[in-house]
Amino acid sequence: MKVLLVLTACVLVASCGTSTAPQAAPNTPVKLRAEVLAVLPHDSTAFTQGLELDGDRLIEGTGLEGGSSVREVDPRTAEVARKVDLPPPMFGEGLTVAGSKIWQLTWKDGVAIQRDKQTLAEVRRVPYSGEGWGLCMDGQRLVMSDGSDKLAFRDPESFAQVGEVRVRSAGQPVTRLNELECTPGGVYANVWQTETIVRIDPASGDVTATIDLAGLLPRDERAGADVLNGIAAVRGTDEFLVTGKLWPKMFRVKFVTAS
Ligand code: DDQ
Ligand code: CA
Repeated sequence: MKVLLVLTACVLVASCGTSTAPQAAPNTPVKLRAEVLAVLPHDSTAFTQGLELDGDRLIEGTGLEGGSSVREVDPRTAEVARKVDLPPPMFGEGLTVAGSKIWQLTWKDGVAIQRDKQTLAEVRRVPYSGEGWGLCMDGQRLVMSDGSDKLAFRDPESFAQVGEVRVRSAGQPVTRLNELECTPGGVYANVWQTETIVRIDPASGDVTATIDLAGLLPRDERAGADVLNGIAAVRGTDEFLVTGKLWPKMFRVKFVTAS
């Protein structure tokens, strides 16, 4: 009888046997780093703004006025199989595959360009307000960043906004969310002008992991290179391709616990 009472109390207050060690706050991100599995070539004239794998084709969007494009690239060789330029002065930003189409953002031009996935040809333009930075496809919705701490959810057919979430790391806003990658484990985001990628729970906006990629591009190869930007998941693996704007290299990596 006494045992039963104690057991009942344990179930009710859920405190029996718990240690007094401090518990991490539920939204404190884990710290990860990149383990490099392969070093790949990258077009050092590509101001990378969007990066996504579609099977073994790499779809890359580039920016700058006059340098903006969408291209299909062989990730092993950096060979460009197909390329469509944006009319200057349009400034290309993030992109993602949605069904048989691609959506490509522009920075301050206020339009998303819908393209045919195979030919990369423009299908139509849809206006939006504010800036365009990163884009990925999270199952049924597009996820878009605009340089703030906001992730907007959009309908992949109409591009209409259907929701949004604010991104927080241990309670603090995380702004400058740039190129994005949607995965079943969360939304990965480059943080502009840092060598950090964060992993975000799109349901809550909580950052669940902070990934330190400092020094990924060796110092002696950084001349002319801009910031880390561009993350593409290798589907069916826990690996990613990462690169940067005007970087001569791309890296196949996996994220492991930082020690
Ligand atoms: N954004 O991609 C973070 C949204 C904007 C990047 C803007 C960088 C402008 C660079 C202009 C450099 C001219 C050589
Ligand atoms: Ca991406």
